[in-house]
Amino acid sequence: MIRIIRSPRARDHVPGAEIWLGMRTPGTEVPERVDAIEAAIEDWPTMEALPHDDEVLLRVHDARLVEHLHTVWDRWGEYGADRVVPYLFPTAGLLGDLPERQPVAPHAAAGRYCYDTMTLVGPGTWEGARAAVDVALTCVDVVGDGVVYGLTRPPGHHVTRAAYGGSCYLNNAAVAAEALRRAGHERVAIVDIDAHHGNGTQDIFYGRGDVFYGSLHVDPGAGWFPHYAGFADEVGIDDGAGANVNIPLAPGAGDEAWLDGLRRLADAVSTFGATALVFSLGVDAAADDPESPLQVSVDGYDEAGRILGELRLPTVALQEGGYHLPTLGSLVRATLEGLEA
Ligand code: SP5
Ligand code: ZN
Repeated sequence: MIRIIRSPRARDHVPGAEIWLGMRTPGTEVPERVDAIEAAIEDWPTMEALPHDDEVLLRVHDARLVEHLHTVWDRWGEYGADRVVPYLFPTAGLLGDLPERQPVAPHAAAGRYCYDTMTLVGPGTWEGARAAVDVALTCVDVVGDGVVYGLTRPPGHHVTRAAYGGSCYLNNAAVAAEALRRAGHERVAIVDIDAHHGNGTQDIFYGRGDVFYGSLHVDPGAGWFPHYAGFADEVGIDDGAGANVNIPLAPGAGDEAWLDGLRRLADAVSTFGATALVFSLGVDAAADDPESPLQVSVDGYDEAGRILGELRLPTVALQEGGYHLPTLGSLVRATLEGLEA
């Protein structure tokens, strides 16, 4: 039976809004997601996450990003705004040949560590994001040669080594993969089925040959977030060459194309020779989901779980996206049932 790791802090982060195309729209990555998922799996054995120090977290993230997230809300008070929203981004186009400075003002730092305007920081954001990291690390502590699911919220796969975005603040899956490496697994694979490309996880391991990253997602070149990453020709560099596989799908793709892609990723994981799997389990590719144009069914999710379960690897499944509250819980449950079948 799959064990569940959860945290009482998972509801602490309240996005408040997303600033999207100049519009202040309601947030999509809301605390009610936790209620929907917990209700669907409440009959499964559950354990609360245990606190862990920052050692593994600081292996995958720049210490300045972690410090920024830890302190920015308290430093934001003087502006009187209810959320941290960047206004200036030190892109390559702004900096040219200039060195990057270390800004003192929080409103200058905000756009250095956050790359979009949709991922706001409020009073409980740090506590929630850091608790999700503890969920991921507790999963690694207990996984053994079995399967464990961590109800990580907020999600994490869009966070790069030094910048957050995409409704994510700290990269839970990357932390889990690094922790599995340190627990003795020589080769670890991450398979990401969230509808969006996990540009953050890809970035963190792009030059490493010991951690494979494979992702199945809607084609960023067709106009979908994260727009600038997730293309099929991104295969890794240096030691990581060949250890990154992206399978972009056309908007509207359903079970057949999606499961074909997942089988290709599973084959790549086998070829890579991983001894442990981190499963970035976003369910926003579902047909009902408002955030993606993919059309996967609940049976498709069950089959996805089966395909990855057949790898017979110790598996840490972590929650990423999934925004249609009425079906969210059943999609997660179906995937986990497939995984242990
Ligand atoms: C973890 C995850 O699934 N992150 C997804 C981030 C992508 N968000 C893109 C948002 C595009 C616009 N959505 C409009 C919603 C209006 N509230
Ligand atoms: Zn997503």
